[in-house]
Amino acid sequence: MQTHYRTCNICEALCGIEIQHEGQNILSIKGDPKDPLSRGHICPKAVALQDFYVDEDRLRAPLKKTADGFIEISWEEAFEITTNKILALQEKYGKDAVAVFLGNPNAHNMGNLLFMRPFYKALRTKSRFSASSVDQMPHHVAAVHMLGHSLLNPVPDLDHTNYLLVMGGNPLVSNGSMMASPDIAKRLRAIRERGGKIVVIDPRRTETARKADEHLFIKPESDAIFLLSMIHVLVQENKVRLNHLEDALTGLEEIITLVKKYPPEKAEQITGIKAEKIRSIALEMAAADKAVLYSRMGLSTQTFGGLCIWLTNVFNILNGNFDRVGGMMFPRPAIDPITFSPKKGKPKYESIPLSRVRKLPKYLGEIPAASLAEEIETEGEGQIKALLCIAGNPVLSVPNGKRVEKAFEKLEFIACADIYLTETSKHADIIFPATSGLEISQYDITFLNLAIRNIAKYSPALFPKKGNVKHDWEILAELTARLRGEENPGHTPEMYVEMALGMGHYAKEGLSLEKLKAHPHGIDLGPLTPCLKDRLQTDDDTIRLAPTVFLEDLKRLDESINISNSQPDFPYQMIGRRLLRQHNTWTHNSHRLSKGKNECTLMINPKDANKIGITSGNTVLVKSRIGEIKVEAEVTDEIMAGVVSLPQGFGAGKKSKMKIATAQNSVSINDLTDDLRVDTLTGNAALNGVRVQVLKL
Ligand SMILES: Nc1nc2c(c(=O)[nH]1)N[C@H]1C(S)=C(S)[C@@H](COP(=O)(O)OP(=O)(O)OC[C@H]3O[C@@H](n4cnc5c(=O)[nH]c(N)nc54)[C@H](O)[C@@H]3O)O[C@H]1N2
Ligand SMILES: Nc1nc2c(c(=O)[nH]1)N[C@H]1C(S)=C(S)[C@@H](COP(=O)(O)OP(=O)(O)OC[C@H]3O[C@@H](n4cnc5c(=O)[nH]c(N)nc54)[C@H](O)[C@@H]3O)O[C@H]1N2
Ligand code: SF4
Ligand SMILES: [Mo]
Repeated sequence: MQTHYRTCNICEALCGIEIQHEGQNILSIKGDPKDPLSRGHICPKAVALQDFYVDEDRLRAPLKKTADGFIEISWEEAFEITTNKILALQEKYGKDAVAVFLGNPNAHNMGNLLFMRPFYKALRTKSRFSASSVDQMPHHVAAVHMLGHSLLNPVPDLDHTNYLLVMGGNPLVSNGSMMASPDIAKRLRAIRERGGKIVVIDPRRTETARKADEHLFIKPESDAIFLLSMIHVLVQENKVRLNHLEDALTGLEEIITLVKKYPPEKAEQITGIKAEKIRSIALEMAAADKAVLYSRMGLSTQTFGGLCIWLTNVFNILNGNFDRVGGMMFPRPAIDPITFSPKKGKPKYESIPLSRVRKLPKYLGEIPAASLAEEIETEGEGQIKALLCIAGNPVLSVPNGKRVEKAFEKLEFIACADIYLTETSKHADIIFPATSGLEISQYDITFLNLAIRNIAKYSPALFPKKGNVKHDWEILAELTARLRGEENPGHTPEMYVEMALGMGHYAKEGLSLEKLKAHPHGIDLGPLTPCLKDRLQTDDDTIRLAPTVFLEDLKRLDESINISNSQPDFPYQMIGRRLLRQHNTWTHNSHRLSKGKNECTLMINPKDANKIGITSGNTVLVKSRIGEIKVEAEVTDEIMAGVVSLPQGFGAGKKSKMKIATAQNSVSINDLTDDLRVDTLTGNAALNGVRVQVLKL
């Protein structure tokens, strides 16, 4: 029997796992108590890593689409066809005719991250899409304009704070996002045990809300007004504290002036939260020695995502809790993206390029994912003619997925790198079967820069590749070489990791790949410490509290308040939710994760259910501007009246190697979400707050 230690790379929590195995036979997967970040915690998904490894229905050889369905082909043929198609289409229509969509697992895979840059360089396309713009783009936009670099994202110092206000996040289920915080349940409990307080503001009484001291319902998409009035209270009550950042800020006067017109009384009408409550939360946070406001998905995937994340930062700064123990802090990762792409300069909103069709901003050089369909459909220079989809499932993950699927018919070529035949990859001409989970080596480049404690950890692959598959980075490296007409130089991710560690903050202390290999549980680099002043990337080394982009966007917010919110055709606002035993659209094949009662239900408040005349278990018809679905209703006072909730990630059928079965009892929320609803400031999709009608069948 052997024991292997690694980091689970399914989600952002970075849990250390301990795997006991005899050869390729897994005996157990448990939490690794010696992992310095996760301290033994895991969730049910880690155990399913073995299912994904052995799953007979995973892709095990390259596939080519023919008139009679998919056939297995050689790697040589798959590379040859794909390279020739890309070059021919770029020759005929221009470089940008070939688009790339990068899905979420890329962020959890060092090979993909390291080999993507040269791949893009060889491809020279500006048609780049990713899951970032259906997720966290507002966080990057706030970071760019306020701190000068899109990857300077603050994380809550959970282990030291005494007051945690959570808006639009459900870390007890998601295990934390834009904050690698494994063992979250214990960490939240510890806040309360040391006399601290947790408040959750969410249109649903979530699993996290149930464990908090207080939960307040908020009307979807009204958070920006709530935040403005929280800042209003700090200013009006003379509670602004800047601490060590006092000499490093610009824009305070603008903030003081603009929040005047957002008193809690006004916010009460819009958010549904009582003015006294808003005042008391702001004052409690001002009085707490260490307090932090944490905002996530529910705030970044709504119409005012950019404003919400900006105001979250402004509140934390004005409350004296930015770059300070117990507040919002900045990790100092061993591989620091800032070292490799320093920005020093003033990002000018006017210079952010715009997308071709809808003229949405292209932050991080990406066209918003909500525009994927229209960029394919709309004729003219720059029209997309081919799509390369790497570890993504946009048919299920972007708003109005059906429109994306329909648009695929217009493409002349699609290639996907995936581990499964999916709702997206089934449309591909060529599918490259990739490795995942236990077959890859991993150093987490993305999420160690978002971890609530500084650590470094390297995990070698546990098992050899199963079947005729390749690592994503091998696929990318080979395509890169062929597009360039060069020999593949045969670099490995480890070569880059070693180099990056050598240039990193801990190289002087001897941190190297070799040292990490000798420490399979990972190396603790200590708690987060104030470091923002050293890492700021603005040209004058100040934090910009009031960038023009946000000030201007306030007009859009004010206008939305003035427009009456009642829409008789679509009286309800739909929001999403995540489930503990599923990960986005791709884990449904694991029986241990999918068994049990149907969780794909529409949550609806008893008051609304009475009006419609439905009870739990009834099938209802849900309609939005773009589509309709039938789904089982779940009547519960967990959801606010006027709001309904459908889980994301469903609509995924049972996968097999050559075909995909239609999903039973499983509907895609993105058959209802509207691709025209975006946060026009950041281009991020507004997946929450979608107007729907619910009818009895
Ligand atoms: N309405 C609504 N829509 C949402 C969300 C929501 O909350 N509500 N959430 C959004 C968010 S936060 C995200 S991140 C996106 C996710 O959107 P996507 O990234 O498009 O979706 P995933 O389900 O993560 O798809 C990942 C794909 O990669 C494959 N895969 C898994 N591991 C690997 C691997 O190692 N290599 C390769 N090559 N393929 C792999 C899977 O089989 C799957 O097809 O969805 C977004 N969509
Ligand atoms: N088990 C599991 N874990 C996951 C994932 C998964 O699919 N399954 N996905 C991973 C990914 S890709 C991501 S990005 C993270 C996301 O991590 P989280 O951000 O924690 O994810 P959600 O559970 O989507 O939480 C969003 C919350 O916002 C609330 N909300 C919706 N609209 C509004 C609004 O207008 N205002 C306010 N205040 N709240 C609102 C919703 O009710 C929900 O509770 O989770 C990751 N972890
Ligand atoms: S919380 Fe995330 S990282 Fe931890 S075991 Fe579960 S899926 Fe893996
Ligand atoms: Mo995500």
